[in-house]
Amino acid sequence: MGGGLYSTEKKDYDKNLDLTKIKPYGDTMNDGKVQVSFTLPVDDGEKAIFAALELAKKMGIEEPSVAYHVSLDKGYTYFVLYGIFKHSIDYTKIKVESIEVEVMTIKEINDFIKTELKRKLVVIGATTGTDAHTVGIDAIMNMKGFAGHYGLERYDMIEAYNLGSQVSNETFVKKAIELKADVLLVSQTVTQKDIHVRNLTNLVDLLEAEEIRDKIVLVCGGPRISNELAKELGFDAGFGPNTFSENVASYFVKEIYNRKSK
Ligand code: B12
Repeated sequence: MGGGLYSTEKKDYDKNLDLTKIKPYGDTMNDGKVQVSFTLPVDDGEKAIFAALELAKKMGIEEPSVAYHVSLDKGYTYFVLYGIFKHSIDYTKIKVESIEVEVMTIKEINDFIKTELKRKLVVIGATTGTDAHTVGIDAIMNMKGFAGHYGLERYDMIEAYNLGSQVSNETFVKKAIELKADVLLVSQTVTQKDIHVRNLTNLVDLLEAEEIRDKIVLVCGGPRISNELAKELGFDAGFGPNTFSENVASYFVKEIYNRKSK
């Protein structure tokens, strides 16, 4: 007989990893197993489940099944579906703009500023626009820092000013001029309807209008910010999740040094 759910018989599972055709991994190579979740603006019921399955098929998910569905409110239903994703991508063709800088310790960064730049750096940070999320910028700037990594306020050779959240781009630029900023750090968390893109672009426009864009190292960060996006929007660099003050400080001290050396 053999077979059966708990059989110990060796199965001929696919074990071939082809980087030119990668697809999601569930429990065996190339099985394409995925889980997706979404909300539909209709009441829960058989018709809504059918609609969710049809949408999953249109997403490229074969053999979809609804694992969970719940009414969120009148006219809204939340779904979790499983299935087999049929598409694959060529991993070898992917090029990303990553920041290539050796991360230094706080002591090394302070020493580098002292010996190579020979003056304290002025760094101003803020969460700009209507965005009220302060935890990200605080993690980078506050004395106590984040996850055991002290923030920029702790650095002897950095004068750090954290302006908080919901700072208008106009106020931010005014402060940059007043304090003669070397570095501006912008945090953006809310990305609904691409609000962050408009807000970040507007900041670049204002800095250019004041003719200080080139004098400043302009950096943004947040959970959905990548270096690639940052550069596209006219920033010098962008940092995403799990950034510590050492990552961004190692970047901007080297950037200022490189500009000075040119
Ligand atoms: C706490 C929180 C709040 C708090 C914020 C309190 C505060 N003082 O900050 C409150 C309750 C106010 C809040 C409000 C809202 N929130 Co909120 N919030 C969160 C939550 C739970 C945690 C965010 C957080 O603190 N993360 C921890 C920090 C340490 O991580 P981080 O921000 O990613 O920062 C790291 C990196 O990104 C990077 N980094 C960040 N900034 C910068 C800057 C620079 C220069 C650098 C180098 C690096 C860097 O370094 C940091 C450390 O590694 C998230 C959900 C989640 N679990 O993530 C939702 C979340 C961010 N909020 C969300 C939303 C929608 C809102 C509201 C719009 C809700 C509403 N409808 O009212 C409002 C926004 C109001 C407004 N005007 O902005 C959404 C955002 C969706 C989106 N992408 O647009 C999330 C993802 C929740 C969700 N799943 O829907 N929120």
